[in-house]
Amino acid sequence: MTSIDSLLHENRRFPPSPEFAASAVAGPDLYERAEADRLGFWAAQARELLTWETPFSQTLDWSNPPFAKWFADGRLNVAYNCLDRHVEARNGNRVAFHWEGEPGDTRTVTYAELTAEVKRAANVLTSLGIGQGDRVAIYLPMIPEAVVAMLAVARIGAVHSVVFGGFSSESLRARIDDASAKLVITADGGWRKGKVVQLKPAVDAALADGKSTVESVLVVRRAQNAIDWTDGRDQWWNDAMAGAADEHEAQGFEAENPLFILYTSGTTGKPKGILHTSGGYLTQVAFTQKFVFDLHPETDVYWCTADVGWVTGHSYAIYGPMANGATQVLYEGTPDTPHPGRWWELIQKYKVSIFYTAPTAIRSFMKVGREIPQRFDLSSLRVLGSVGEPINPEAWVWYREVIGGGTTPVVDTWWQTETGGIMVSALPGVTTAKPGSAQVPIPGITVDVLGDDGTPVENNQGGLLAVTAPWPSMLRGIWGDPDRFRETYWSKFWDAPGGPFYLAGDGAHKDEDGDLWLLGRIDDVMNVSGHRLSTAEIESALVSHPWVAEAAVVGASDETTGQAVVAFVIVKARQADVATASEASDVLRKHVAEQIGAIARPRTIYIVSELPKTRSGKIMRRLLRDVAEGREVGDTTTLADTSVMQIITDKLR
Ligand code: 6R9
Repeated sequence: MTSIDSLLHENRRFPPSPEFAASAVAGPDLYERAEADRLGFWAAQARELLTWETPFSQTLDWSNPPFAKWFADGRLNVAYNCLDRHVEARNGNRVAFHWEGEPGDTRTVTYAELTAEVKRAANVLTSLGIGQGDRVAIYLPMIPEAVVAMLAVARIGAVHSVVFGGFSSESLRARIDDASAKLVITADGGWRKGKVVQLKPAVDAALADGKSTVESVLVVRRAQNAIDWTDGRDQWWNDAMAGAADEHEAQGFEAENPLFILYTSGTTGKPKGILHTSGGYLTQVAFTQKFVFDLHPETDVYWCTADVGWVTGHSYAIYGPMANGATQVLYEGTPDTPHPGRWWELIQKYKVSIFYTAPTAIRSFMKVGREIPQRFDLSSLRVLGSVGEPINPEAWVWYREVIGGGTTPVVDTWWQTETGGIMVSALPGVTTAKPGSAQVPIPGITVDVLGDDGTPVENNQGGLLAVTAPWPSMLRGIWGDPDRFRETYWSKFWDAPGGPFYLAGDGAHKDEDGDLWLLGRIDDVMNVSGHRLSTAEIESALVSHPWVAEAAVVGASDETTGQAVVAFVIVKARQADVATASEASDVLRKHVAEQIGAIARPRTIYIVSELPKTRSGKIMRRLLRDVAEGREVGDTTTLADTSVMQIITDKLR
């Protein structure tokens, strides 16, 4: 089988400016130090970046793979590290976050105020019988209470399981049951796209049979919508907080005390409860927050647009920034409500200097056009980040040029719910950036691109991305299912030379400089006539054509070639009348053939007006594959907008 991975040649290079490099927190010495003594490097980070109640003496225990222990004999309190110590260091008056509700209501909360709130909430939890190790489900919109709730759970050594507010009551119930949660923290509703989205009815439905492990429900008043009430079970958060003391001493817990469970979908139907613990997790997210984003907590204003329902919200809107004492923006709503410039307006208003978002958002802004962001003063921005999927070079360059004023470093950060923190990324001020490539493992992390036999493939050959040594923020398991943990992530490279290694589930290749290019999930890698092709790569070729706003590619089964490339393309508004759909698809098929090679030419290109996306912005290729293969469209319940598939299939009929 021949592989023709990445025949796209991206030659643009963006070295750091001397001015940026001069004040950057990261320097090339980080790589040298980590390489000289990897474990010593992480131990030093853990000591420098965190405050330990009891210092650790052992860095890593890997005597029972795949179960790792980091800093195991140390004790710390995660919430103390995110709150109290900043107040003790006389930074209590620093703003922890500027929160903005979608309707325009705002709250600015300092570290001193947040610490007091979290202490109060910790007392509320204790009074409800929650203690170390108990699981608490959090089902909230992006409001300040979500931050308070998560940190309060962490403060008492309990375990949070945040369930994204867009999930259904069935999904919520499945997660409550899997973790045997004792308490649910929710709200009456939240604001999204100008409307109140109710949350409490989903909780009521999830608990309706009275058979769950949940004993109490705390309800935050947010949207003032009418809700049903179950006496004895439900309690207003606001009342409970008003009655609680704001004195609470943070106790130290062992470094491996579970911090949270976060469910993520696998290849099978049942979501996996990814388990993260305390000391190692906090070390790596604090480290990456500081060095990957060049965070200067005294002067920067940082904004990560992720909802707390996703891992990015956990690691880079809560634990990473707060462990560093950063000032943040938190926003409840959608980017285009009430107007398409809302995000840029917030950046202007709060003088955001570090901005972290997803390629799908960037591409949707490209689609609307640069006129919108150009109406706002974005000159405060100095570092831009991307996460969630490969960012195609066109979107990368647009992001830097239009949002970053042509000067900001852009860091493309590869990581997963399972890795807990960033694993592969450029370092601003150090790395010469290469659009489209996530580039290099961060200091202290080792990854490689392996073939099926567990040995490294040659440069420019596609293979499987693997993490080849345990890392501090690695998942500690799948909640309640150690066999699935071993099987999913470790069995593939269990006996690899030097292994066991962690299978990330992503395809990748390294270029001649050793930079990594992510090629999408391995289940999204197609095999056409014995050639390995990446969906991401063909999408990138499509998006490089000036007519194309967004593209999704799937491999559809084909009698002669095994799989065939089928593309779904959204054409930019201005180009819509330039060509008919069939002319446009001919031009684009030819364009892909020119960009990558005839083998990659899509068999079919459908011109569509929407693509099916999950609420976290990931394109649901499974559904597009159904269309491409002429099947009945499968389960659409996790789509952000469930009508999208109807629109697509109606149009193609
Ligand atoms: C953080 C997060 C993980 C999967 C991962 C990969 C894709 C994330 C990426 C990226 C290319 C990047 N992914 N970041 N692919 N470049 N910078 O997104 O976690 O929701 O668990 O998704 O997302 O396929 O395996 P999660």
